[in-house]
Amino acid sequence: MDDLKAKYLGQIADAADEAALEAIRLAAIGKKGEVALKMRELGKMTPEERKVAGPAMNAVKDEITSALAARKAALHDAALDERLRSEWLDVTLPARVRGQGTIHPVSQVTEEVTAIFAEMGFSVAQGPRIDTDWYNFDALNIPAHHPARAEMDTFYMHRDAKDDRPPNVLRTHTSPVQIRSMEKTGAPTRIICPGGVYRADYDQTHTPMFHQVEGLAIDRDISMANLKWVLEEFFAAFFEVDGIKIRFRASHFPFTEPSAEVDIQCSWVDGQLRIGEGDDWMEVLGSGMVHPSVLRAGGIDPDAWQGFAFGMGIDRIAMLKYGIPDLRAFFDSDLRWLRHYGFASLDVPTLRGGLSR
Ligand code: 2NL
Repeated sequence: MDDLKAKYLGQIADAADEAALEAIRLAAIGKKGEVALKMRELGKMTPEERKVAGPAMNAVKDEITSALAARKAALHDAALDERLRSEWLDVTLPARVRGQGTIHPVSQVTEEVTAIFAEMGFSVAQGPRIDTDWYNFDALNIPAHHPARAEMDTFYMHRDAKDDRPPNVLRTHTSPVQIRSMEKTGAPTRIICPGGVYRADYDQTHTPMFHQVEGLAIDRDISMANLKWVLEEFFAAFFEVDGIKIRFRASHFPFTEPSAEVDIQCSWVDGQLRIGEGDDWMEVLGSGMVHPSVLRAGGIDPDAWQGFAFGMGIDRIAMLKYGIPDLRAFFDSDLRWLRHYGFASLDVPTLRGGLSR
């Protein structure tokens, strides 16, 4: 019995892991282990022999059991020590900098535009991107079968074959927001409406979703002169060129009369565009005096009120300001494109002063 005990206690002391301990446990004190076999011999002993051998065997069994438990605990402690040694963290190291989100160039330019018009007393109006064809077209003096409807490459929402309600459309401009705003607040009013708009068109200068900002000022005696001053102030501030020249060219829109397209002063130097200098012109905007039918559609009496309106592409003026040649860089490209064009907001934290990448 003593040999047995010495053998197993030795093995237990040498066991390298829990699996080895379990093998020893089975061989020593398992149901078919050596101790069990020895205990079977008790049956063949005299009662006197049994009185001595029985407790001795039980003692050996108990000793092996507690040696197993002790070794198991020791192995456990050693493993924990090893993990603590190998997996320690130096909490004094500077944190790994994570890629942080930054404001999208279109969002930043929208904020720039909004801030400039806000200083001139314009507030922001917003509305649905899915609207009725009445708000998107009829209210803007674009009746059914008018060529302007076809030209707009409108996305129509799905309708059941038997559904004879007028169709909803993805707004092709933000003008419907201005109609809704006129209905809600009446005149006088001064608003801009920035936001996404949709037209089925896709090439270097067109994406099916893009952003527009329209402006509307209505009062008793608003004129084209007010429009020109507002736009001069806007472009000087936006392109950071004092005294930037703008010019009006006669044009036509169904929703304004008279209508004018607006060009800003620019020049081309070595194939590079410079805004606000030289004697070339770049078209940036459409505008005019709000058509009486459009005022009426918005619930405003055209005999008592008049106003100007304008519309321009946010993505387009963003491209001009930051020198990005392909509109698609904004929507289906990755950040490397925009960074290549030195878009500052990508590398300067703009939100809550976090770390830059
Ligand atoms: C363009 C032309 C324009 C307007 C938009 C407008 C809105 C109302 C009434 C009258 Cl509610 N006009 N918006 C006016 C003239 C031009 O946009 O070429 N934009 C890029």
